[in-house]
Amino acid sequence: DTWKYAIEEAINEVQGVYATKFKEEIEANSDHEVQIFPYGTLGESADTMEQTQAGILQFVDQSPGFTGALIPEAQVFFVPYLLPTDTEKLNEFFRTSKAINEDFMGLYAEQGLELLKMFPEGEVAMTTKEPVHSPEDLNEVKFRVMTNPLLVEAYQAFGATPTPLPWGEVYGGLQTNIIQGQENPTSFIESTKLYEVTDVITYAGHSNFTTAVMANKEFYDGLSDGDKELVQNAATAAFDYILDYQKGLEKEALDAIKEAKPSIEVNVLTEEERAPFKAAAAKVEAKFIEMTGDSGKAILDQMKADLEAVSAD
Ligand code: 6CS
Repeated sequence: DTWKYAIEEAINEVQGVYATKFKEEIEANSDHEVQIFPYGTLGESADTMEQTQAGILQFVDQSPGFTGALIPEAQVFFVPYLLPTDTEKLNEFFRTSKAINEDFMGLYAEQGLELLKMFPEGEVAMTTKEPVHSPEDLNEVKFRVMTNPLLVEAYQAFGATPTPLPWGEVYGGLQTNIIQGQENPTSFIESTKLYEVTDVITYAGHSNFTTAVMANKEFYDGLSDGDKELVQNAATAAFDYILDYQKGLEKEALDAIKEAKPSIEVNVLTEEERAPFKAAAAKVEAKFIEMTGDSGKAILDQMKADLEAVSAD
């Protein structure tokens, strides 16, 4: 039989590399086949999620940036400055966190989804037409965000005019000046050629792009114990692989951008420049609790405890 797996990116981008490894593991260890549907073949992220919930697809990669309406607690990833910028700590957090590996599973299960893995795709950079050194510089900037209410709050708190859009409208929106800014990991800015329609890349250290891979729960529950183990092992092998694969990726991508567009301005904000953005994060965290209540607070507290455990070692 053939298992269908949709991703939100191209096959050579991070989600595609993860999916390819997953497919290889499944096919090397069973008679099942995995068919990967890259971004664009089945619609936007919202469409592939619907198809997965309906059981048309068996697997889907959907980032929490698009999961806000379905699972409000998944918006926690958009509380700015929650995740560490240190890659080793970050990876260790995703590997060991109870919030990620246990608590979120229950929340996804309520929506008919078996959460297999969450993993980071790289530090998020802001791309704009004008330099950004402070929230004031984002004033009047229509800044595209994924369709996620808390991300809208975050960019409002950062001083911008947030504009939620699906991925398919971002390049054209920047080209026609409907939007002037957006955020994404450096490797994605490079592979999608977003740098062609942007002039400045800014690192404020406020977020790492998190994504989530899941299965249709009814499908998963119907698998034999052996096949469940096969799926879990493949998800874990792909997780280890993708963290390793991403070592050095951001630097390579930034070098490639500079080579393709020498006029690009790259700014890494200083601690002083980050301070007002960090101050804005408190407002966003309060908004998150307001939106998600006790269950959101429980996830946030657990994540903080998990993060502390990681920093302690
Ligand atoms: O910004 C977005 O919408 C897209 N960014 C990434 C890194 N992956 C997929 C997502 O659709």
